[in-house]
Amino acid sequence: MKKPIATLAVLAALAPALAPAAENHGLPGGHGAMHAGAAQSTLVDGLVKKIDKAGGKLSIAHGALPNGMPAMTMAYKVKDPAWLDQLKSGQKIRFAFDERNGVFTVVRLEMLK
Ligand SMILES: [Cu+2]
Repeated sequence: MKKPIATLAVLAALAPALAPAAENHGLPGGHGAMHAGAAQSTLVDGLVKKIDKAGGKLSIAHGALPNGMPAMTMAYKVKDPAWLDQLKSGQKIRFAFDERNGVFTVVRLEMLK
């Protein structure tokens, strides 16, 4: 009678440790996971915070999005480096991005007044 009880106790002890791992399977967490499944052709509103011409990057502040991404400021690469010459910090934009291997690239950009 002691053996089945001991087995159950071991299972009960393991269950809480296993459950979170199963839920997170395939999602390493962090910023990339928040963007997984983002509709890539959807234009979203953003505000240019910083332009890094040497690095070909743009920091954009964006609000919370319907796909669950919270408001944040993040760096994006740009598909066309010429865009960086036209932008200024504080410029309002609408943009679409693409994500590959955790690298976010602005693939469409519209400047707003
Ligand atoms: Cu973001």
